[in-house]
Amino acid sequence: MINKKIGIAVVLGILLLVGAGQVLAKQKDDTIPGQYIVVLKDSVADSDVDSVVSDLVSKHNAGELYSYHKAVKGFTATISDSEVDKIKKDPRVDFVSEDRVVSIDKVNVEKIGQVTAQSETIPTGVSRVAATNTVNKGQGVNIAVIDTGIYSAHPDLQGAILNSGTSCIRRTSSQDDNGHGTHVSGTIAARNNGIGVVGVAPSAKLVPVKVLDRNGSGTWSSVICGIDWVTNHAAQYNIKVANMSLGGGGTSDNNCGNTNNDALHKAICRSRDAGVTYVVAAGNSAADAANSVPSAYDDAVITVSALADSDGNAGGVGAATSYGNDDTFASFSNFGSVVDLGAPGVDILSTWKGGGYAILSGTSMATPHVTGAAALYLDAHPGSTWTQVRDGLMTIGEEKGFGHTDPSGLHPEIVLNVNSL
Ligand SMILES: [Ca+2]
Ligand SMILES: [Ca+2]
Ligand SMILES: [Ca+2]
Repeated sequence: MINKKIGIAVVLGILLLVGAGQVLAKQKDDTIPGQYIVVLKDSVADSDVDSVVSDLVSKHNAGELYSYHKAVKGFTATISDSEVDKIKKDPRVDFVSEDRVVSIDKVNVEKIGQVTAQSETIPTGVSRVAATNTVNKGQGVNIAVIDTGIYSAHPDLQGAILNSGTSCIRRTSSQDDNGHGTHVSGTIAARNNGIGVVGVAPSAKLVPVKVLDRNGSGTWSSVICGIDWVTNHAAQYNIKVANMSLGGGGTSDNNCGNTNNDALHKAICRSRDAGVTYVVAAGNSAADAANSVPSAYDDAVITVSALADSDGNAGGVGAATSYGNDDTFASFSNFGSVVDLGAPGVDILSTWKGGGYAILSGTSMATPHVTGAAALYLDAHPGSTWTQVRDGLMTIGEEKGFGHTDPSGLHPEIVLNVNSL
């Protein structure tokens, strides 16, 4: 093992400037015309789901894309307008949701620096949340990364991946063809192995659940496919936490989607009830996180905003970042009463597809710090419910004025700090 003291060397720096209007335009109307998620009534027996789905598909000339069994019972299909109205009236059907576009929550203007790390470097975010101080390392806690997949051959993720999980994207495996899921994974659980970086919970294990394509884009139907798989395998693989650094437009009825016919919300609630703590990104639109989902689901998820930290230390004495002064909340971060915790999300160094490292910003990068912390919490307090994990992390976290400030006045939330775990 090479252990030169050169630390991180930027070998190749690329500045990617993506059209800044993209996400805003998408949120106006991100429904997919002609594509619907059909949710069956709870009263349909598990053993009857397949036959009911195939009956509805053939009777209404639908083009089936996915079927679901555990998180929701039902299917996604392309269906004509006239047939949708008939399906809604079928006595076996509870409700029908329009399918929608979803994307990763990294900021639109991003910096990707490919770096090589030849000795163990503690990323600033891992140091900022005091994960280096903890005795427990998330041993025995398995985590679903619902994202673009995981690059499983990465040297810094050897021993970190429990199994090959699943892919809900056609003609792909759970290997990461984007990089985003691998970056998230490294922040959660990159190994303390003498090379590269280390994650918040370097003894936890990861399960890749690919729901987004190589462009970081997916649909609620593909995300529900991933949630359905996690719910179905939570007991078998002891999956206790799920990271979702993704989002799209929507709101919460605080009733698991049963009031506003939201299949995604219903699926997450069912998965929650199967013992999985969901940690999700607040979003990067500098807007109220109550207007994007899954961040809005206050009854089912832990929602994470992004802190700008440049030096890995509390106190606000580091250099300013591109998205605000040190130890203030990132200018792109969503905010609001549904947000539960803040965590570092600016210039985060982590693993990348192909075996290298990259620096990214976004609430996508903040979320896996809390996911790793949830694993530490569950290691220290086995059997905790998702609300116990959330409230526990809030109780031990950093209050405003004790290491960070909030000149914006938009972020009363506690900042993650796992020092006492
Ligand atoms: Ca490492
Ligand atoms: Ca700082
Ligand atoms: Ca919340």
